[in-house]
Amino acid sequence: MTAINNVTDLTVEGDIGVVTLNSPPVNALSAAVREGLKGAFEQAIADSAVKAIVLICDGKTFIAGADITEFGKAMTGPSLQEVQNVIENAPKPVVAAIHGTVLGGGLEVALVAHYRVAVPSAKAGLPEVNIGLLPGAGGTQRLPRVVGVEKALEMVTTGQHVPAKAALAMGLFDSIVEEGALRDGAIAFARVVLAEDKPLTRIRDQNAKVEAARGKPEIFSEFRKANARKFRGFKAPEYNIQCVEASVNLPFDEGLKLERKLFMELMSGSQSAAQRHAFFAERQAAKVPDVPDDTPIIPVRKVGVIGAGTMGGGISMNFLNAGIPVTIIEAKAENLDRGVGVIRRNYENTAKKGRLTEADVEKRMALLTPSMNLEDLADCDLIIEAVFELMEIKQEVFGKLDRIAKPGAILASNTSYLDIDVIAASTSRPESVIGLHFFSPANVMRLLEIVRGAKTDKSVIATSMQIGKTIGKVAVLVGNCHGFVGNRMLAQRQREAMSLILEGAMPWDVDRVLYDFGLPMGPFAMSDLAGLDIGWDPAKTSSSTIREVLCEMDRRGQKNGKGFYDYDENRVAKPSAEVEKVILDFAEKRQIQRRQISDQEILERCLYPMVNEGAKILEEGKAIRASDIDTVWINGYGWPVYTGGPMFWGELVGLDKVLAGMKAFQEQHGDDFKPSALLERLVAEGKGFKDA
Ligand code: 3H9
Repeated sequence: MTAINNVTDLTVEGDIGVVTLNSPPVNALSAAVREGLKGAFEQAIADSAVKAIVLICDGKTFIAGADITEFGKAMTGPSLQEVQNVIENAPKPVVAAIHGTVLGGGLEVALVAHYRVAVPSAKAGLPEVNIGLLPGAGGTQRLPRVVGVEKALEMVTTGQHVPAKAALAMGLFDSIVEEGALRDGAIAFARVVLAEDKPLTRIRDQNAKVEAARGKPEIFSEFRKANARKFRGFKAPEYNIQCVEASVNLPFDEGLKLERKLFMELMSGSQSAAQRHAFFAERQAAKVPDVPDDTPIIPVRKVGVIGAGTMGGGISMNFLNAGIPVTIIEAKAENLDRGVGVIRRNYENTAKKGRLTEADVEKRMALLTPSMNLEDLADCDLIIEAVFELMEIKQEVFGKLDRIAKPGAILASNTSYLDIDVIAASTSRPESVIGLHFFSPANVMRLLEIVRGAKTDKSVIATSMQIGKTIGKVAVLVGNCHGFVGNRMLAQRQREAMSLILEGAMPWDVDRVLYDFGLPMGPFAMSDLAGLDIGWDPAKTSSSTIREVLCEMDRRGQKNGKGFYDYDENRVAKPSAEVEKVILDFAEKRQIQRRQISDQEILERCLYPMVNEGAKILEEGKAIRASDIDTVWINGYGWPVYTGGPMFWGELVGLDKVLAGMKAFQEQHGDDFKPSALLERLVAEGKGFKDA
């Protein structure tokens, strides 16, 4: 064995040279890896005893892409293109031996090998789009030449990880070898190649699949049309499409040039910076400074969920999907039956779409035990309460759980606003109590806000973070305060949205501005979807807010066809003349002088207070880091990832500008806009939230 450098070595086994990479955690293409690869291949090519070369990786995966941590820094060592040229022009067959995930630049390296051999558990993809980029090392030009234009479009714009079997079927992999026997399998494959003595072919020279799409621009126009909604606001998907289009219409080297140009443009733009921030933010959120990795974990083998409504049902599905048995509790038989029925229907709908088999549905349902008896939770390791959002009710439930639950069981509340410490105080074991705040629909939304109480034990926190991962959530640890991180900031936006419609805007103006900013819907469309009458009591109503007036007029939202908007039979929203009149009358009664409000003001009035509130949350220590707040908003509220989350966006705008905006609004509208001390300090010191 010859060590090429500290991450690469070359072993010659008979007539096969085996290049091995070992650069944890994911063998990303750092300067050292590129250097090692180039050196190893040059040496193997120069060695006349070596007739074929196998490239394999140690650790959990083949190369998972370029080293994202190097982006934006000055490049050292050979470029990836130089490395690829050496491999692609090798005068001997090169076999990439793939396990784990072969992604991005990793797949682009594999695509300059002559063959790709993988184990059944391997997956392949070009996920650059997810960090606002496109494959910048020939991926958009080589992939369509292997899998055809349609599949390439799908892969580069979704970043999907294609499983080995499908990759084999589409020609991306040439052979699948036994799990655990990759090295021997790849060497054996190389020997067969040598024995067959076929001429070496490079993917760049294979044009049949791209030629098949030439003169068919509709492939691209239809793809754009079909995905317009999904790609809204994002730059990278369109650039990826243009590159694949170039693979069809331009010679290979011209296509490469365009790919390079568009890659560099994306790389230097704010969207990719934001999406890379979001990538690392999500991983960072998993780290809790005062809860070390070796904190004991409480085994969670059985879960109890109290409440079989929309929330309780959705929460239960997460655990059933992960193969963890759930006992679900409701007080009334009909509600229990309805809740269980909804879970079954959800699964059956997924099965109808082909994403689950009938057997999968039954397997999940068999893990669910419906019950009307709280005592049945006695053997659960984790109990999540999802009952009505009222402190007295929560306290009563926790008091009972305290008597029923086994010692050490985690007692969690799904509350979205209430004080976890007060809830915990209704038990004799506050150290076991934690908030697990799911977002609706709980089986779909990725965010899990984990609320730490004053006395919550570290093992309860560590276990909750881990269970979040097990059920496929992005878990973010937050502190105990009204509304925690997400809803506390949301309240700022909602307040301003309501003020703006009194001062001069209409609900559809506010919604349009926030939708165009990239949010899935504006606050008024969202209220209509949720129902205007949530928390509205007909017995106590007094026309004191626009919302109350609308409820009094039986405008309850989408469900009865009228809320802030009028809805047609297809639930398409139209601005409502009736609502406009309500707003104008209301403003007049309050003697509010309405004025023209610009889109820019709408945006700043709604979003600056959120950034400011985020800063307060940080200064109070209710979030560990600003990027956690971004992770909450991207994954729980559909904040556009290409702006990086509210805190990152605030920095993109400029914290000085946000502060100046807050001060100006404070002067006009009062102390709702009082800037946070942290914001003032950071601006004075010329720092960002990272330095907070
Ligand atoms: C690219 O390739 C551009 C080229 O086309 C053009 C070049 C010219 N770089 O996710 P995990 C770290 S763009 C640096 O928790 P998992 C990650 O931060 C790239 N670091 O593990 C974490 O660190 P820490 C295209 C990376 O098993 C640790 O590895 N490729 C990179 O759940 C473990 O990660 C991608 O976009 C990286 N590329 O999932 C792939 N990747 O422990 C991005 C990971 O300090 N990566 N790290 O927190 C992934 O999708 C997942 O990490 C992967 C493993 C599926 C590989």
